[in-house]
Amino acid sequence: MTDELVRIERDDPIAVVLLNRPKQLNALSDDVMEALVSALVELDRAGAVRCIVLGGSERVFAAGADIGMLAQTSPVEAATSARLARWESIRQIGKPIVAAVSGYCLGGGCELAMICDVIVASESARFGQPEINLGLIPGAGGTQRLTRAVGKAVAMDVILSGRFLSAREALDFGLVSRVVATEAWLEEAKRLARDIAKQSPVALRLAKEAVNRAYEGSLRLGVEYERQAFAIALSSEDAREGMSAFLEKRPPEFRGR
Ligand code: DAK
Repeated sequence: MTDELVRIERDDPIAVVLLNRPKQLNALSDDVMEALVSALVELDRAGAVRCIVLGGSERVFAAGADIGMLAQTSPVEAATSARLARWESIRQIGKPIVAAVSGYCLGGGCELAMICDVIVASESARFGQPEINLGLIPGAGGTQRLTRAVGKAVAMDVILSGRFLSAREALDFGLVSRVVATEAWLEEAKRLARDIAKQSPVALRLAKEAVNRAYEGSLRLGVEYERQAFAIALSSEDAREGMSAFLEKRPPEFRGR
């Protein structure tokens, strides 16, 4: 275990980024967020990496923003600071990110998991937006992303009461796509990332953005984007290769072109 706030393991074509502030349950201080964003941006640029796994530890994904730091933040700072830009930078990562969630995934931690593209949860995962217990509300997209993921009734229940969802509930409500044994929390996420990494990088980037349009914008604009993105995907060498490989009954070799 190093004392870096974020550990990066390259295992091309995937990379694993682990939050590493265990004594504070991976509370997302400015330093942690800065290290996280710089790791993700670097991996997004690294040609040999095709999918990223983001996790914490078996005990905790992240217990939220650093409450000590939050207590020192003025309202103006909260609305204008570099903190907002960091969250936007994570949203802008083009490569798929699989969140490997085990243990507590709360507040800003839950918002971070939801900004990722897929969430793999261990049986011990606990999801919540407990800001209400602090007299606050979610500040990094939680009211929007949780509501879109699980619907109004469950989102209201979770956000207004501060209660945690178990991994099974999160699966039933559509917040996560898979629940795995606690000890397999990282391995299963890596397995999924390796499967994703086999696909065309061109198609992955376009598909990620198109799904995000469905999730974030209006239907009409989303469908328009999808139409254009499909044409771009169709014009890629990867698409030629993918279709030829299918017809020739062999595995495709995607080059990201
Ligand atoms: N911040 C700072 N320290 C934390 C922390 C947090 N969020 N969560 C835990 N810790 C620290 C504890 O203070 C404790 O430190 P020591 O006392 O040992 O020095 C250590 O981690 C272990 O925690 P506990 O002793 O409490 O451990 P337990 O197993 O008993 O309880 C727990 C685990 C996760 C249930 C509990 O620690 C807890 O309730 N933590 C707080 C969870 C929470 O309220 N999270 C929401 C925070 S507010 C924004 C972006 C993001 C946000 C807002 C704005 N902008 C871009 C504008 C996000 C806001 C939030 O996330």
